[in-house]
Amino acid sequence: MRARMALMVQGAQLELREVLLRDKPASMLAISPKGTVPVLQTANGGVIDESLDIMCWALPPESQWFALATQAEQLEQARSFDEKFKPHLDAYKYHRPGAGRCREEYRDLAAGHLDRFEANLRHHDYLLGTTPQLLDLAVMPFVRQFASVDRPWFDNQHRQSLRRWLDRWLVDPLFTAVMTKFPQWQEGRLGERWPSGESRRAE
Ligand SMILES: N[C@@H](CCC(=O)N[C@@H](CS)C(=O)NCC(=O)O)C(=O)O
Repeated sequence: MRARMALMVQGAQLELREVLLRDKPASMLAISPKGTVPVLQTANGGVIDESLDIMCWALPPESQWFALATQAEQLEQARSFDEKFKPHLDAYKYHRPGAGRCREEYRDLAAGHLDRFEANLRHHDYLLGTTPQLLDLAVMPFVRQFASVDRPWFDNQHRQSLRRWLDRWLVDPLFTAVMTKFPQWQEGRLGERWPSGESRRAE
């Protein structure tokens, strides 16, 4: 979703191929054997298969998305958040009975990484200041996933500025636009013309 938001901001027309993770297309694995999404194939045949790299490809370093901190600074913060937060988020969201810790412990470990955001958001509407930056787009989908596991719990925490920030993103046209679901892409077919959403499926 974060890669899609950056690509939508960029405004280029893409062919979007919706992938089911349990049924990955051979053509995707051929260009990116690690088998994670998103994968972007550029017009010159280049392959970018890390979402933050796709964001940086789509958002030029001199754009407004880097007005409050450099691309390198924001990337470092986003990568560090991914590394520390995501494993706890996954352990909380997909908790298994045999896991080393109980669900609430994983929840609280993940939540600890949100306190820094809350502190910033008490002073301004976005993570780094008064305008949205790459960092907001990069972390928002994960904060959304975290909040969605137990929304009443999330809403009752002390992180009320974070809650308001998330609620604003959830209705932001950029976010709602990328949440459109598409049918699974089938090998040999054309994908969706995106962002317009018009079907380019060949008959
Ligand atoms: N660091 C990668 C992580 C990508 C990733 O793990 N994506 C998940 C889906 S959100 C995935 O493709 N998992 C592979 C699978 O479940 O088979 C990125 O940000 O692009």
